[in-house]
Amino acid sequence: MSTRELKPLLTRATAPASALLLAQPPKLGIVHIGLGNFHRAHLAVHTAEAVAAKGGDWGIYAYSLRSNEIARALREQDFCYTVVDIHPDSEKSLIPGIHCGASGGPEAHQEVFQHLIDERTRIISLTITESGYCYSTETGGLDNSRREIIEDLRSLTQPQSVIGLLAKALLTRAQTHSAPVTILSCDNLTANGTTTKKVLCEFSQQLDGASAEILIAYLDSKTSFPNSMVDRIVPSTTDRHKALVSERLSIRDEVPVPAEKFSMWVLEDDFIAGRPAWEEAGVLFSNEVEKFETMKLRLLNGSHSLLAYVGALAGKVTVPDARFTPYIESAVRQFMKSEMAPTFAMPAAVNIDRYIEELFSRWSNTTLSDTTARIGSDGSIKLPPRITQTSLWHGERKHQTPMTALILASWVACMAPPRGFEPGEIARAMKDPAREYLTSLSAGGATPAQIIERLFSEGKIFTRELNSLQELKTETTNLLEKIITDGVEATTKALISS
Ligand code: CS2
Repeated sequence: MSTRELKPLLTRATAPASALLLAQPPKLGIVHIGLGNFHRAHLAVHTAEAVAAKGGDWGIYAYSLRSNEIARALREQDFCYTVVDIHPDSEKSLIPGIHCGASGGPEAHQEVFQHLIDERTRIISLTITESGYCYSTETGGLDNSRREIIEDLRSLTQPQSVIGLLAKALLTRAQTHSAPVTILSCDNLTANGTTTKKVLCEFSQQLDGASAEILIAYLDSKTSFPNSMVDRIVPSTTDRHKALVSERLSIRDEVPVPAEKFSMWVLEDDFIAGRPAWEEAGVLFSNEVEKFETMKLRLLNGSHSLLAYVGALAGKVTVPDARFTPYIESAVRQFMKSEMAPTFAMPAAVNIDRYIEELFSRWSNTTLSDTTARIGSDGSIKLPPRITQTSLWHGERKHQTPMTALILASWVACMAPPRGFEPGEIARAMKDPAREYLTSLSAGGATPAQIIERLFSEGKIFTRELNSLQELKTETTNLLEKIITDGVEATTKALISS
C-alpha cells in the first residue's frame, strides 16, 4: 500500500500489520477543535477510513486550544502519526493521513479563524471536553457567569471561549458567503448537539442587535447540530507507547496515540452541508442516538467515575487494577444493576447484559493502562451529567442510591479532603477546573457534613434540584465520614448487598 513519504521521522514503516491510509491528505472539509488523543483515534480514524473507501474532500484542519505541542509535532511529521491498537488480539497500527493542517495555542487564533470561515469547511467538529461548552448544569444553557463568556460578550476581538470563537466565525460566514455548515460535538454531554446549539443561540442573543439578528438567522437556516454518541477509550501517550510504536513499526513517532481496539460512533444523520461516507467506516446512523448516549453515560462513564475515585483512594493506579479488585468490581456491578439500569431504556439493538460484560472486558485491558487519575480528572464537570438524572429518578421513587453516594463521597475525599485526611498521590494528580472551589469547601477544618452541605446547596457544580435529595446528602456525608475513619475498602464492602 502506498503512503506519503513520512518525512523525516516516520521512516521504514514496513511492519506487515500496519495499514497506511491515503496517499495524499484530502482537501479541507472539516475543521476540528480539540486536537487531543481522542480526536486522533476516533473522528480522524473513521474519517480516514471513509475517505479511503469513498473519497471526498474531507481533509481535517485541527486546532489544539491550549498548546502548540502536538500540532508542531504533526507538522514536523507531515501530519502523520500512528494510532496503535492496544489489545491482546490486535497488532493493528494505523496512520490516518487525513489531516491537512494543524495548529495550536492562542497565537494560532487567527489561523484557525480563517479556516473556520473558509467556504470549503462544511463540518466543524469539537472535542473540547465538557467544560469547553460553558454550559450551566442548572439551566442546560449558557453559563453567563463564566469569566471567558463575560469577556467574549464584551468583545469578540480575541475570543476566550470556543463558544465565542464559533459565534464570531459563524457571524462572519453569515456576513460573507453564507455557506452552510454542520457543528458536530463529539463530547460526552447529554444531547451534545442540542446542547451546543442552545449554548450558541443564548450567546448570540446577547450580542448587539444587528449581529444577534444576523447570527440567529444563520444558525436557524444554515447550520445543523447532530447529536452523537462517541466511544473509544484512549489514554494519554507515555514513553512506553512511543517505544511500542518504534518496536512494532520501526518508526519514530513523537505523538503516537494508544487506543483500545473497540470504537463506536452513533450519529444522527443531520449534516446540512454533506459528510464523509462514515457508514463505510463502521459508524452507525441512528434515530436512537439519545438512548445510546444515555446508556454510555450511565453504564460506562458513571461506572468509570466509581472505578476512578474508589480506585484512587484504594491506591489503584490503573482501571484494570481497580476493576480486578473484587470489592470494587462488586460495587460497580451493583451500581450498574440497581442504580443505573432501571433509569433508562436501552437502544433496541443492544442487550444490556452483553454490554455490561463487554465493558468489564474493555476495563480489563492491562496493556492499555488507562489510569484512574485521567478518569478522575474534571469530576466537577463530568459528574453532573453522569449522576444527576438518575439520582432524581430514584429520589422521586424514594429509593436509596448508596453507590451514587459512594461516588460523591469518594470524589469529595479525593478533591476536597477534610483536614487530616490524606487521599494519596493518585487523587493529588487529578486535575479539575474547580479545584480551587473544591479546596475551599474543606478549608478551615470544615466537617464532612459542612462540606457536603455547601457542595449541594451552593449550586456551583450540581443543580439545586439535587439539593432537595436529603437522603442522598445524608448518605454521602455518612460515607465520607466512614472513608475517613475506616478507609475506602471497609466503606465500600459495607455497602455491597449480599
Ligand atoms: C472517561 C471517558 O474521562 C472519562 O471520564 O469516562 O474519557 C471514557 O474513556 C470515554 O468516554 C470512552 O469512550
